[in-house]
Amino acid sequence: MSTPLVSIIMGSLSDWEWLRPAYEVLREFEVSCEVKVVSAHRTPELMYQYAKEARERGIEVIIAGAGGAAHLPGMTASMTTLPVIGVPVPSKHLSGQDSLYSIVQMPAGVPVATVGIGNGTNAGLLAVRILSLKHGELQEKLIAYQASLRQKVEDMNLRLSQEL
Ligand code: RP5
Repeated sequence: MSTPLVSIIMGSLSDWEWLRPAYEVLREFEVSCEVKVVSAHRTPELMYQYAKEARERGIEVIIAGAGGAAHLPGMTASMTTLPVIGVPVPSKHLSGQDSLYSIVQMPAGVPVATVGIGNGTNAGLLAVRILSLKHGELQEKLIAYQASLRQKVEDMNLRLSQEL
């Protein structure tokens, strides 16, 4: 196993459903990653240690997902210089709006790149884009991915034209 470049952390195993798409994107792009439950509220010492050590372990991007009072991405960002991508997890009572506001409303000086509620796919893709600046081979794969999106729209238009 090669050293992980991306770390996917989440506040609870119940978040995995929303973080799994990020993991799948990274697998598709053949980017090594590690996945771990790290809770800002239930395991604050672990979060501290994890964030402090991530960079020296070779991690280059952290994807952090959490729901409700979603402090994990912001607190992690405050303890590392690595880019942190926050994934607001859809919550039971407020549909993830609480998660979104908790993650996106960071004070100036501590940035967290926040994707849409439940959008682990975009978190994975943003991580690949960041990595592609250093790992040139990912650029070609991103171009191919974008071409596949174009192809999907062309297919939609073909299906539509067949119905009209
Ligand atoms: C947050 O509380 C987690 O990120 C999760 O989204 C939410 C609920 O956690 P569980 O009660 O399902 O463990 O910390």
